[in-house]
Amino acid sequence: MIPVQGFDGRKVAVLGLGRSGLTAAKALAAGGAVPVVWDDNPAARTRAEAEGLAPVDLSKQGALDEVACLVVSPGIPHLYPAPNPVIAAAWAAGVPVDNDIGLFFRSFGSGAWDSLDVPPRVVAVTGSNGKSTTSALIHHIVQAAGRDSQLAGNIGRGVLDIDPPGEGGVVVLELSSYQTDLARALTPDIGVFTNLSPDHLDRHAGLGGYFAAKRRLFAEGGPDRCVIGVDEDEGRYLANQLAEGPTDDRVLRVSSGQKLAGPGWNVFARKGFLSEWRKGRQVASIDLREVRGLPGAHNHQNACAAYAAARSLGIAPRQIETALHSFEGLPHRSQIVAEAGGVLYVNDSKATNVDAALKALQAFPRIRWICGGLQKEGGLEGLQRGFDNVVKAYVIGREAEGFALQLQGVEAEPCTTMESAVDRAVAEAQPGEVVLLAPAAASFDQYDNFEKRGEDFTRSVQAALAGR
Ligand code: UMA
Repeated sequence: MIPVQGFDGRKVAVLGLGRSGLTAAKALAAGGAVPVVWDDNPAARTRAEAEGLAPVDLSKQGALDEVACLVVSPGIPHLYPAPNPVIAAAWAAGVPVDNDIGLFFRSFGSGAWDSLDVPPRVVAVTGSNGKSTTSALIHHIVQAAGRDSQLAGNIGRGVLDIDPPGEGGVVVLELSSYQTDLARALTPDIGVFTNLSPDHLDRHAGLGGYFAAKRRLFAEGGPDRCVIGVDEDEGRYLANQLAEGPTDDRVLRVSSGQKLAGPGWNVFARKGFLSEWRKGRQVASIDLREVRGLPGAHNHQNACAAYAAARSLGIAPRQIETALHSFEGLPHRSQIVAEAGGVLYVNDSKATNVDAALKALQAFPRIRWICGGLQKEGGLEGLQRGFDNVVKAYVIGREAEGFALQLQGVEAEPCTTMESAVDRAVAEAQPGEVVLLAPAAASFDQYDNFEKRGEDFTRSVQAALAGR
């Protein structure tokens, strides 16, 4: 736990008592503040009471009196589509609004660091796709190199939950746009921007607001090193803004697909090989084709970003290469769940938007594709570039028929349930093919979250294979 500094003896309100809110309340108390907590969901309040907290309705008149700060959970809208009423009340009362990320960066540095040879460092990873895999991979590489590493943030652990790191310790934070948008302090040592594609547009009033939220990670103090994916205009713009000139190696440019020929510090993957170039000379090359936990161009982009972050931490290319091979991947992201009769079964339930699903389709040559669910804004046309690899689509979701009709140019069978889609795909798959769950849609029409959907896929595959 990182005790929150700067509020000793003062009241701090905490809105939302999920993973981030509960941890924030405890970290505030550990730092001497008096947390005043609330959650609109009675079940969350009951859980908080079991942890020794006494909820107080923050929407009541006077609830924010003498409150030094309001700390808000990432899932609670702070501006768009409309600010939560408690946040609006804080604005009216002049109470600063922050989140656990802001509290973390205010409180992370410690007087105890005076005696350390190598102070702890924070690597913060943002972007639309691949940030969980990139964050987990950096964490894995650092640990494999024999250094202490902790992983937190959007990946499922509140950032204030980590232990204060010691000599040379590394903290890897996955940060969402919800988190970077609101944090009042954002000062990582190394910032990583993976890529940008439309997502969460309602929370940011469009793509410009979404990019602006992510860009804050690089603009509120500025990391010592910036690892920037330059495969989209937004990344190229960001890299250009951060670098003082073409050879400024504060910026490491990363690409999957293009050879980066500039004289600066570049890491790119092409034709299955990762290359590092610095000052016009090749420093290292790694064959990614045999790295089983990171299939496809999108994972090669993750490998490049993690490699660049690890190089920024001073880890040698050969150590990174060894660590790439021992990385098992994350559940629900290009996760191999079975291999039978020459067919590979891959769970990419986290591919909840069109861009992530397209990348999954481009990772394998012959695919029996399970897709569908709660469609996001922007249509499905973007998927068409992956259709050459699709043998047939099996569509799940409450609106399976409508979803299937939009998949122009590929055979698509509406199956509605996961069990039926998996049964059909297993029955029809031929050796050399991949049965891939990459929904290109949210799961909420049929599941609580994408994890539950991925678990259902895995269970259905195992049942179908057992019954063959
Ligand atoms: N709540 C209210 N009032 C409201 C809305 C919500 O009181 O108007 C309460 C809910 O009842 C609930 C709490 O707020 O108890 C939920 O807070 P939350 O949704 O922020 O959830 P946490 O458990 O705190 O999890 C958050 C992140 N959730 C979101 O960003 C939605 C987790 O990311 C993160 O792992 C965790 O903090 C630790 O840092 C999840 C996520 O879905 C994985 N992220 C999005 C994504 O990846 O697309 C951004």
